[in-house]
Amino acid sequence: METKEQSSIRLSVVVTVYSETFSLNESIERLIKLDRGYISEIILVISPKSSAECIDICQQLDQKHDFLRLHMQQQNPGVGWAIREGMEMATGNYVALLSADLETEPEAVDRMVRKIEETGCDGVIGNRWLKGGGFQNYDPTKLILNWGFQYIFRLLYLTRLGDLTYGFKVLRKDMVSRINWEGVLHEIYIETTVKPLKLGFKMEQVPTVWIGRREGESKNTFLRNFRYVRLALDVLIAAKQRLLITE
Ligand SMILES: Nc1nc2c(ncn2[C@@H]2O[C@H](COP(=O)(O)OP(=O)(O)OP(=O)(O)O)[C@@H](O)[C@H]2O)c(=O)[nH]1
Ligand SMILES: [Mg+2]
Repeated sequence: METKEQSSIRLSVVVTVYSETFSLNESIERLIKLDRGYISEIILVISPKSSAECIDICQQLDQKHDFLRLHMQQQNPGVGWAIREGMEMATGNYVALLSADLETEPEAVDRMVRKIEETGCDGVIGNRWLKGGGFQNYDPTKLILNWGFQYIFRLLYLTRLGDLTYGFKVLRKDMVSRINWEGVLHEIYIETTVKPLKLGFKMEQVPTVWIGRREGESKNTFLRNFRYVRLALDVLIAAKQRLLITE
């Protein structure tokens, strides 16, 4: 008798949304297509400054899918707040962090889930620098800076993980609940990787391809790169206790 593949993973997928339309629809469609029963909910964390068309699409998705929840972001602005609110709402035992701009490859979520099933790790990050990964339409200056940053911080953190700045990942929920998150803007993306690493949690990586958005614009600015560096250095020298929530 054929047995259906069963996963012990109950995944909450947090999708940050800021005015995306067709990219949001396509992200959800492609995400659901590979679901082997592990998606327990999709939470759209929507910026209140989003366009009317975007809000409309969010509502249509909500009508269509029982497992989809809408959340209007409470603390604004900042993708860091959005992700923190989404992570807190998550009821699954793992949380995926995805963007609505289609720069994060929805199919890679399935590879991340498989990696957790195989290794029992606490988190998996997407790595664009691995064989099988890559960047399409990425700014050439940013690419060089990104490479240099990965090189230096991999040495400082003594890790075989690359792409420490990338926000696309899956994290174990009870680990997420123990960590003291501080990022309010895009630095949350590096924070969600380096804090688990520094605390000794078991982190893995899978290759993924980044493809520049086809609609809207990035809310990231070049100067924010310094926030990434500062956060990475702060965490590196911080006492572990300071990174955990104290009851
Ligand atoms: N809810 C919410 N979503 C946001 C906010 N800022 C950005 N986003 C969304 O989060 C995702 C990632 O944000 P981007 O600004 O594109 O940042 P990024 O992709 O890390 O940076 P780039 O590499 O410059 O594109 C996108 O889907 C954005 O629309 C925010 O303040 N609130
Ligand atoms: Mg983007």
